[in-house]
Amino acid sequence: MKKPDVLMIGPYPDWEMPALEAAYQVHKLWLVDDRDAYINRHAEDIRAIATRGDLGASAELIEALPNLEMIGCFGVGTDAINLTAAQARGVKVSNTPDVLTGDVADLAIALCLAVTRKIPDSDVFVRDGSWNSSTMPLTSRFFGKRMGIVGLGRIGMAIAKRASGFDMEISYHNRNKRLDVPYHYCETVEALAAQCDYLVAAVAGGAASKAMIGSAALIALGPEGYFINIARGSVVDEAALLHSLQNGVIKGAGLDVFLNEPKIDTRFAKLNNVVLLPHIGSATLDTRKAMGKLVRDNLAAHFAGKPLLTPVFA
Ligand code: 8YV
Repeated sequence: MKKPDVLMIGPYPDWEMPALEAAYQVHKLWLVDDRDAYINRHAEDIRAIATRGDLGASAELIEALPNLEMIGCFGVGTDAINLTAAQARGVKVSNTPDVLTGDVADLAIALCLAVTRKIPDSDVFVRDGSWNSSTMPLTSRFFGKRMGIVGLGRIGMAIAKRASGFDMEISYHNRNKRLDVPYHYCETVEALAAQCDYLVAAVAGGAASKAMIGSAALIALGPEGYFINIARGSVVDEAALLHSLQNGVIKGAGLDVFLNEPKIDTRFAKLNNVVLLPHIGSATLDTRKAMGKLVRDNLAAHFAGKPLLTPVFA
C-alpha cells in the first residue's frame, strides 16, 4: 500500500525523521527552492501537514491542498495555523498539549527568580572578577509575593501549583471564572495587574488575546511589579512593554517569547531590567521527545481511521 504523503513545513528534531519516513512519504518543504512550484506539483498527493507551532499553516496553503485531511502541530499553540480555514474544509488539527505543560511552567518560575534575584547578572559578576572588588546589589524576595496569572488553562494551572509552593497569593484572569480553583478571579487584566507583583502571561496566542496586556495593565502592575511572558509575544502590546521597561513603569520582565522571533526588537537587549530567553519553554529533550511522539501518534491514529488523541477542535 502507498504510504500517505505528508508535507513537513520545517524540520523536526533529527530523531523524529526515521519513524516519520518509515510511515509516510515525507515532503520536506524547507529544503525546496521554489515552494509554490513544489506544492503545485504535489498538491493532489498530500493528505497531511506536519508543522510546528512557530510555522503554522496558512489559509493559502490549506486551500492549495485539495486532498488535505489533517494538520499535526509540534507545539501546543496553534495561533499560526488558520483554524478557520482548516475547519471550513473539514481538515482535522492536532497539537501537543499536556506533555509540555510542566516544562513551560518551570520556565515561568525560573524567569521570575532570574529577574528578581538577578541571576544572569550575578553569573556575569562572578565570571568577570567583579566579585573581587565589590558585592552585588541586594534584590527582593520572590516567595510569599502575589502572583497574577493571565489565562488559567493547563499551563496557567501548573504555574499556580508551583507558585503555591512558594507561598504566593494567587489570582488570575480568564475568559471565564473557574469554579474548580481556590484562586481569586479578576474580571479584567488591569484589575489583576493592580493586585499582583508578578503578572504572568499564560494565555493562548491568536486574535482573541492580541495585545490584551496593554499600557493600562502595565501601569496598574506598577514600579515594583514584574511581567513574565511564556505565552506568545502577541499577547502583550510590545511597544507599551518596551516603554514601561525603559521608564520604570514596571520593575522588570522575564520574556521567553516576542513578536517577530527570532529577529526581535533590538531595544530589548539594551535593557538591564529584563531576562531574555530564545523561546525555550518546551525545549527539554524529555519534552521534545514526547511532543514528537504525540505528533506521530496523532498522524497514525488519523490514518488508522481512529479519532485524534489530542484534537484542537471536535
Ligand atoms: C515550541 C511552543 O517551541 O508549544 C508551543 O506552542 O511555543 C513551543 O513548544 C513551538 O511549537 C515550536 O516548535
